[in-house]
Amino acid sequence: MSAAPEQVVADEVAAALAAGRPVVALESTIITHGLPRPRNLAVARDLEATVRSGGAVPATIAVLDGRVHVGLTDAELARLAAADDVAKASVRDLPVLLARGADGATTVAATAHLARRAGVRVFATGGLGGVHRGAAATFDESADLPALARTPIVVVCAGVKSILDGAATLERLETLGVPLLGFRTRRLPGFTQVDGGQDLTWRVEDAAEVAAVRRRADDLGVTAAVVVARPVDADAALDPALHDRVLAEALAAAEAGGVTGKDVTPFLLDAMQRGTGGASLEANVAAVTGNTALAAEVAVALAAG
Ligand code: PSU
Ligand code: MN
Repeated sequence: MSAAPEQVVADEVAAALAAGRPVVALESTIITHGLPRPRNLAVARDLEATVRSGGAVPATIAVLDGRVHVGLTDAELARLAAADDVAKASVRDLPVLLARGADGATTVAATAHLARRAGVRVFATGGLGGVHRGAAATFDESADLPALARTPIVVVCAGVKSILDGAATLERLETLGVPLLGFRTRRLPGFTQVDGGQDLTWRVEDAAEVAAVRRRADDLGVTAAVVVARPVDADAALDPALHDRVLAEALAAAEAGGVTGKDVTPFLLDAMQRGTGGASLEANVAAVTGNTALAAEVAVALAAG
């Protein structure tokens, strides 16, 4: 294990990074706040296996006992999946958690930051955070967006979470200068929905093209993330009518319950899972799994030079 005072890099990850072999970072908020137990642990393990079968090394990232872990043991993964008091950690929470010796599950923003800091160049997640519906009144915009603007990594996602305002999120990504590539599509995917409703400027056809864009971004000093939006497979997507009906209920319940801040996204994801009888969970898992497989391909392409 390679260890700095604040960080533990798993042996396998450290060896791969030192040798320039492909590594894919995975987030941990999805384990603690995005998926129900016990499915969360099974999915976390499956995602690591997906990275491996794609020829890359998985590095699930989390904060444990006040230290950043880049690559978790199976026992650490299980501990995280079983705990119900782990903080959802965005970038701004990290210094506090480290100062206190606490645990934290990292969001897209925090995972991207920590992955890049450790030298990992590719990261897979489900749906990105973004601008919430009604943000003109609440100012609720995910810290994922400014983190993507300053973190030179590749993030493979299924577009923007469908609980959000996709059009507003696209505008913010444009303002923030974040390159956004549709994977074999010119439409912004909507997480559990194949089509989130907006057009994209750029479409790429394969992982090699993504790697080429990242390399050119690096050459140019473009320090934003390259975001790859891959639609969930059509046969795994959530039925749009069911999605819209349950989302309306979930948004109303969040408003009625006075849910704010970082509780909003976990509340809505949970309400969608319960309201669809688990169908949105299956679509979520399919999306993140497909993204993870593509992320491994991108990592392999980047490592190839
Ligand atoms: N995508 C998923 N499930 C999740 C999330 C994303 O499929 O649980 C998490 C990510 O960690 C993302 C976070 O960074 O939701 C966004 O939260 P917020 O809207 O509070 O920024
Ligand atoms: Mn928020």
